[in-house]
Amino acid sequence: MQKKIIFSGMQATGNLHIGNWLGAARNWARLCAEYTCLYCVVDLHSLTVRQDPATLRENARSVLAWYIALGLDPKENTLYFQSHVSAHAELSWILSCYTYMGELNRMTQFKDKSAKNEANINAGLFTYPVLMAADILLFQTDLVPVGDDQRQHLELARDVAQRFNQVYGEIFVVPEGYIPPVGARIMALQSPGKKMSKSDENLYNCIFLSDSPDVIIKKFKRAVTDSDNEIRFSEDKPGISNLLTVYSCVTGRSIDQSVADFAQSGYGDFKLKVGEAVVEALLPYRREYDRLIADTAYLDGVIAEAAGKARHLAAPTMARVRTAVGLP
Ligand code: ATP
Ligand code: LTN
Repeated sequence: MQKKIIFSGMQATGNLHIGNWLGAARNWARLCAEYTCLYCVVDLHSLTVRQDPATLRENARSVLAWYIALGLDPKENTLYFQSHVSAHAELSWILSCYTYMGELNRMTQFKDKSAKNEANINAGLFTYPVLMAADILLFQTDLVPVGDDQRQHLELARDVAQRFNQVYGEIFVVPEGYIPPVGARIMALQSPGKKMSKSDENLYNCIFLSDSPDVIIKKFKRAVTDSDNEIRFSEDKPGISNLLTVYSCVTGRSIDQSVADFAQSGYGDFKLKVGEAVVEALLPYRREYDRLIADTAYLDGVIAEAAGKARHLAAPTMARVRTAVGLP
């Protein structure tokens, strides 16, 4: 029997952080044995926010190197740049003609990002979810492992697929999401009411995968907690619950076990231990990343080969879509 297909992606908007890892990439590595997987660096999506060209290029390569360092074997998985496969943009255009303005208007990410950047509310930011739907539907994807913030975009991709299929027959597989039970929403360390995000201007909110051990410890020590000095997992304790979640993810201890581990601890000791656990868990991945990013020839080879593979895999769907809608 043919393996089912996984597609997912990350933007090249900055350095990856532990939210990207614990919410998404870690599950990609876990699922990859059972599925045929495509993991994309969605560089076209990154253009919805103004980017310095040299930095974007560097970040895109860095994200791809992290994919490999975090356990995705490029021989088994197709790891590529979205912009190298023009079918993404082509399908996105076609699907935009099957997506309603009202649907896009409801997207909370659009509202959040527009509020953050009033000077550049561009059309790409608005149609961002259509390009994401195209990414997914292009490969007849069965499963999309993402963090919790992508739920609404995923639902839109399903709606568009179903709408298209209703008109033209079974052209697209309607994808399912995979959102992990723990780690799907890692919060900002200084403001645990909002999610950790690459493009946060406060660097103390974010633990980057490339942060040195010293910096990681320093950031955890500064993490916002609360005033009652009680370590338990609860909605009214967002800072503490976030740290427990991170600890649970990197150590493999359940939330209950994690709480028990700190039964005798004060906040200072707790934050230090969480920081140390993260440093230890990241160390082997960081070493691998440092090795990979220096190996230009190897990365270039992976990038070129994967682009060819992805183009080849996208071609049958594009052909069916063109025929279905009546393009000559
Ligand atoms: P940006 O700040 O530019 O929007 P981002 O940090 O939100 O970037 P993305 O590239 O948009 O990162 O997301 C890549 C993947 O990581 C997605 O699957 C997303 O759901 C997941 N993800 C992002 N932030 C978090 C988080 N704080 N916790 C868990 N998963 C996350
Ligand atoms: N919008 C996603 C990134 C993304 C994606 C995708 C994820 C673009 N295309 C397709 C899964 C499948 C984000 O994390 N901001």
